[in-house]
Amino acid sequence: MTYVERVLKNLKKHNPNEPEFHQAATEILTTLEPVVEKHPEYEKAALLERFVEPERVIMFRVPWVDDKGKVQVNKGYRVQFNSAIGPYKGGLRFHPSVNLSIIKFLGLEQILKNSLTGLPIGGGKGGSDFDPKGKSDREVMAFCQSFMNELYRHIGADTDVPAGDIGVGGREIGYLFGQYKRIRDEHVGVLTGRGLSYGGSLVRTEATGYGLIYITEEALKARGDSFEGKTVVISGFGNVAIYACQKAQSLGAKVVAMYDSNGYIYDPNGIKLDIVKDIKEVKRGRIKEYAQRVEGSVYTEGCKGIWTIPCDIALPCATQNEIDAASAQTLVNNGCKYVGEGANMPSTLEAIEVFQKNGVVFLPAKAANAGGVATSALEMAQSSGRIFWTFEEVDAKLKGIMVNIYHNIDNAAKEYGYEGNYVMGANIAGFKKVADAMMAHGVV
Ligand code: NDP
Ligand code: 2IT
Repeated sequence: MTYVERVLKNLKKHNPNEPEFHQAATEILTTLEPVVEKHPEYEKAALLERFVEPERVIMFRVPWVDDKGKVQVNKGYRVQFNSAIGPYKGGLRFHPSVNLSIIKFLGLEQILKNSLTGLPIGGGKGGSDFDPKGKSDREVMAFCQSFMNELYRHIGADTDVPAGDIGVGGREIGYLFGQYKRIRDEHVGVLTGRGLSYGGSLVRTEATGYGLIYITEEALKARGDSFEGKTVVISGFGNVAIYACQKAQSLGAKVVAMYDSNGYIYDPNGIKLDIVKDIKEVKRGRIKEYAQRVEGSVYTEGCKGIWTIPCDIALPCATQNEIDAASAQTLVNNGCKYVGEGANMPSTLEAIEVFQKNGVVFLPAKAANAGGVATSALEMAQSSGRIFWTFEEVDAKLKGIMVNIYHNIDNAAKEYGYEGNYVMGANIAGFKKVADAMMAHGVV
C-alpha cells in the first residue's frame, strides 16, 4: 500500500459517515502520488496526515426566535482547516443539508483553491443547517446575530475571515458584520463580501462567475477558440450562476438554460438576464417565474434534465454532485467540449472520469471558481490599506489571477506528465505551496 493509500484508508476509518469529505480527499490525495514519491521527506514529517486533519473544528448551538415567537435551534460550524500560508479564509454556507462532512469537504478544497490564487490565504469553511429560504428579514437577522454571538470569538481580520457561499449573500454578511462590530467594537475586514458602504470591494459580487468565465476563456484561447457563438448551459440560479451568465453573454455566448433546486428553464433564444436578476435578486423568487414572463421559454420540474440540453460548454454553478456519470455521458454524447466548475465539487468522481476519458477540457472547481475568494483577498488588502480600487482595477487583477491559474495548472500537469489533466495540475500546483510552508513551520 502506498503512503497516499494508507492516509486515505485511515481517513475513512477515523472519519466515518463523512462521504463528501471522503470524496474530496480521494480526488485530491490520489493525484498527489507523484508529488509524495518525489518528496520522501513528506512521509517522514507525516505531512499528508496533517494536511487532511483540520487544525480546529468548532461546532456550536445557534438558538433564535422566529416570527411566531417560537424558539428555533440550529447547528453552527467553522472548520479552521489550514493556516500554513495565511489566515483561514472561506465562506459560510446556510442550507438545510449542511453537516460536518460537507463543511470539511469544502474546507479541504478551500486550502488548495486559496493557494492557487497566489495570495496569502489559508483554508477554512463554515455554516449552518439554517435555511434562509422563506424566512423574513427579521428572522434572518436574528439567526445571523445569534450565529455571530458565538463565532466572533474564533475569527479576526488576521485569524479567520469568513465570507458568503450558498444561502449567504450581501444581506447575511451585513447582519453578521453588524453584530461582530457591536460585540468587538472594531470596524475591520473580518468578513468579505461586505457592502460597498462599509468596506466591501467592487467586483466581489461578480467575482466568482466572472472568474469562471475568464479561466474558461483562457482554456478556449489556448485551443484557438472563444466563447463567441457557443451554446452554454449553466446550472444554479444564484450568485455564481448569474454573473457567469452575464460575462459569458458579454463574450458572445448564448446561455440557454439555468436551474434552481425545483427545476430548470430552457430558453432557446438566450437567457434574458435582466428578468433573471429581477426574479432572483430583487424579488427573491423562483426560476419558474421566468417561463411565465418570457415567451418561447419552457420550465421543467426537476433538475437533472438540464444536462440533456445540447451545449458546447457546461458550467455547473449550484452545488456538489449535481453531475453524475450518466449526465456526464449525456453531455459528451451531445457534443459538450468544455466543463468549468463554478460550484464546489459539482461533478462526482465517476463524472470526472467520463469527461477526461472523452477529451472534454475539464476545469476543476478549485481552479475554476477561485475568482471569488481571490477577490475576497483583494477586499482584505483594500481593508488593510484603507483604500478602494476602482471596478476596472479589481476586475483587471481578477482576470490576471484567473489567467495565471490556468497557466499554473496547465504547466504543473505537463511537468508531471499529465498534459491536459487539470485535476492533477490544480491539486499539485495548489499543494506544493502549502506543503512548502508546512515543512518550513516544523511539526505544528
Ligand atoms: P447561492 O445561494 O447564491 O445560489 C445557489 C443556487 O444553487 C440557487 O439557485 C440554489 O437553488 C441552487 N442549489 C443549491 N442547492 C441545490 C441543490 N441541491 N440542487 C439544485 N440546485 C441547488 O449560492 P452561490 O451561487 O454563492 O454558490 C453556488 C455554488 O458555488 C456553491 O457550490 C458554492 O460553494 C460555490 N462557490 C461560491 C462562491 C461565492 O463567491 N459565492 C465562490 C466559489 C464557489 P435554490 O434557491 O432552489 O436553493
Ligand atoms: O467556495 C468559495 O471559495 C467561497 N464560497 C468564497 C470564499 C471567500 O472567502 O470569498
